[in-house]
Amino acid sequence: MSAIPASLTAAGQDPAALVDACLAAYGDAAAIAFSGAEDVLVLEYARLSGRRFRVFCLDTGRLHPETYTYLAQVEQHFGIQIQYCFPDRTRVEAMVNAKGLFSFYREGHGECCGVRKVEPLRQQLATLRAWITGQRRDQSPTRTDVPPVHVDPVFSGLGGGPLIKVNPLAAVPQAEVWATIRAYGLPTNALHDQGYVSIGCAPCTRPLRPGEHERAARWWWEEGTKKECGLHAGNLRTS
Ligand code: ADX
Ligand code: SF4
Repeated sequence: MSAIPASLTAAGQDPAALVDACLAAYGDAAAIAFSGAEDVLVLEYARLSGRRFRVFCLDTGRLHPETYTYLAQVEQHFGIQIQYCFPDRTRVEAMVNAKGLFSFYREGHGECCGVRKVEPLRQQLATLRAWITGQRRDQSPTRTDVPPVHVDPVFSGLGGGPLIKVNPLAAVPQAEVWATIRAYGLPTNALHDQGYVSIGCAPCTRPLRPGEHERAARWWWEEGTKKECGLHAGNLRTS
């Protein structure tokens, strides 16, 4: 028997239906992973469902000031308290004191993302049965096959059980996401007005240059087909 509830499969690729079905099936055992960018649209679908919803953000300690301001704005807009997940202090100190604050430019982003994002995510996901992300197929060459719903191929959920991963925006093109954000009058990160498209940590994100794919502005010193920080590492296996 599939671990995926029939109600989620029945939602097809409809973003609002996917979010509603996930919250209906899992309640407080589901949470939305919010990065502080255009994935705000997922929060709006959760609000429109009329159901209670949980939101968490991985605070790496290296986000832009604009993103922190935006996170607080989003809390106010939706009347929610985002749950912030911090990295382990001992591990951050060991890495930074051994290698400096910018080791990722020399060694690649793997270790720093592992400490600051992936480990806190793993701990958060171990409390859940389902998580909802803002991943889209058009975001990256590594994401062209992202399904709307699947069993997370990398992380386990509550009690080591299967974890359902819902990507309600999987099939929604970037332009449509932005048109919908504007139509709903949602707050947006001020970085978008400065040329940023995809937004991650400050040292690893730059504004997009004309003609570039949005992923080019993340970890620009590394190769495009490897640009996953570990949150969505399963994408690398299928692409
Ligand atoms: S990343 O893996 O390369 O950093 P990206 O920025 O494209 O991911 O965002 C894709 C989705 O991953 C977001 O919509 C969100 O669901 C999740 N995500 C990314 N960064 C964070 C974060 N700091 N906190 C919580 N979720 C995040
Ligand atoms: Fe570290 Fe950059 Fe990864 Fe942020 S995106 S956790 S600063 S390597």
